[in-house]
Amino acid sequence: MLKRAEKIGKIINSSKEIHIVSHIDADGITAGTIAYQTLKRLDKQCSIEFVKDLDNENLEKLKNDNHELVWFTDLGSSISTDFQDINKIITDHHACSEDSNKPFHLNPHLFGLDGTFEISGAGVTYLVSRAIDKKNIDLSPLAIVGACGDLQDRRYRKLKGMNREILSDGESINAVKAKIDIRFFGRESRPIFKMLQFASDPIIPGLTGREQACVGFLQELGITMKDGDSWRKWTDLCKDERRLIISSIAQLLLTKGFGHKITERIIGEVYILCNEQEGTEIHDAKEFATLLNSTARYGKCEVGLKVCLGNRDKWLAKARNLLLGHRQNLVVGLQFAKEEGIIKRKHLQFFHAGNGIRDTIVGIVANMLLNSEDVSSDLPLVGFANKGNGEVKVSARGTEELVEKGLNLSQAMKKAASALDSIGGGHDIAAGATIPQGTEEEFLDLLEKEIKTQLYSSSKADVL
Ligand SMILES: [Mn+2]
Repeated sequence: MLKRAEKIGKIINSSKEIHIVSHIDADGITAGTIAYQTLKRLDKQCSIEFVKDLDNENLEKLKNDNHELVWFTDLGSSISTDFQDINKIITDHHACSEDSNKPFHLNPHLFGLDGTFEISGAGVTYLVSRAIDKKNIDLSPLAIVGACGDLQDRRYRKLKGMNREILSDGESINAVKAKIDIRFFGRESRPIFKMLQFASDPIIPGLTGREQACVGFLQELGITMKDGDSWRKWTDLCKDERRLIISSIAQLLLTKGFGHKITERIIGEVYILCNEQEGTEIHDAKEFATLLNSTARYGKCEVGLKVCLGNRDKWLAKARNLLLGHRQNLVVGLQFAKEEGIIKRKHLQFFHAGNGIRDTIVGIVANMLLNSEDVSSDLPLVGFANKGNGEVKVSARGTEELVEKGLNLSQAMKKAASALDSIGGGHDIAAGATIPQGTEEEFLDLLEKEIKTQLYSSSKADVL
């Protein structure tokens, strides 16, 4: 893999003008930034754009733009064998087939590694950057942010594989520090009760989604929530206070029957970006990634890019505003979906948000709802939201338990959508589709049939 990174470095060195195309999410923004910085340092003529996917329209445009070289980061594996008329290099980590093993394509899947948790798009791009110049190891923190953005630390509650090597690059120059701590979002940047209120992996029974309950919980433990006028953050607490909160949350989970495997997810490795200001979102790799994701979700990747490039004052403020707006949208969206009502069918439950929830966040809202106590987690949850162009976005979310029983939402959504000449897919636990407005009922019938088959004809279910 490192040899191929070197070869791709040589292609870059011998080009004058390079256009970067990256993915619209935190991993894509950090990957794009790494590529951009690398080229700037080489004094190359370079430009960058972010796209949702490589559809025909985008590819046609790229062809016409006639760049000397196009560098695809965090995407591109799907076109590694096509579009020979675009002179390209690809640093991606998405699944790909054997025949995409080309000298210009760097991808962990081509080297027996797993691209879902061993290295991200930013990490793969970083390997090329480092191969070009060892000095570029100062970009390693961005690769850690990218990996966190793609939740690569999730399975083992810490980074693994090649990500580990990138982490030690960052540690060797004192730019990154790994430590064991609570894994909830907002450790550094949010009042403690807010951190608990938004806890999602795992959810805290009785606390997640309930502000007042979180305040009460902390009061009962005797935790002082304010320091003068300002709210105390998790990182402001002393060791004993932190220990007390963690053990109380663990107890809550265990007494509600969540088991050890889920309970131990409260703590894990977190990654501190030592050169960033303490108490800001960008001091913690996961919070940094969340910040970038919210710039991407609202079509403002350039804001995230500027922050990654080191523009902190104005652009960090803009990014923060987008994050705040995003949170507000989620709260409003959750409220809206609850008020609209969740309708239960035999093998699924759903809500239709109409124009009440943005189609780009209906999936997150569905996920938060399914993990809240107001909604039963026995059935997969489907959320609809109008896209505003005669189409409806469908987002389906399941639980680990349902997946263990045979649920595969990716397949079910794909099948149901294709019966309506539409496109759907994703992961077994979370999937999406876009269908014509007015076909929702028909879609639900098709989807329900698929889900029923999955849950009741698999051998696992027979045993049950
Ligand atoms: Mn990625």
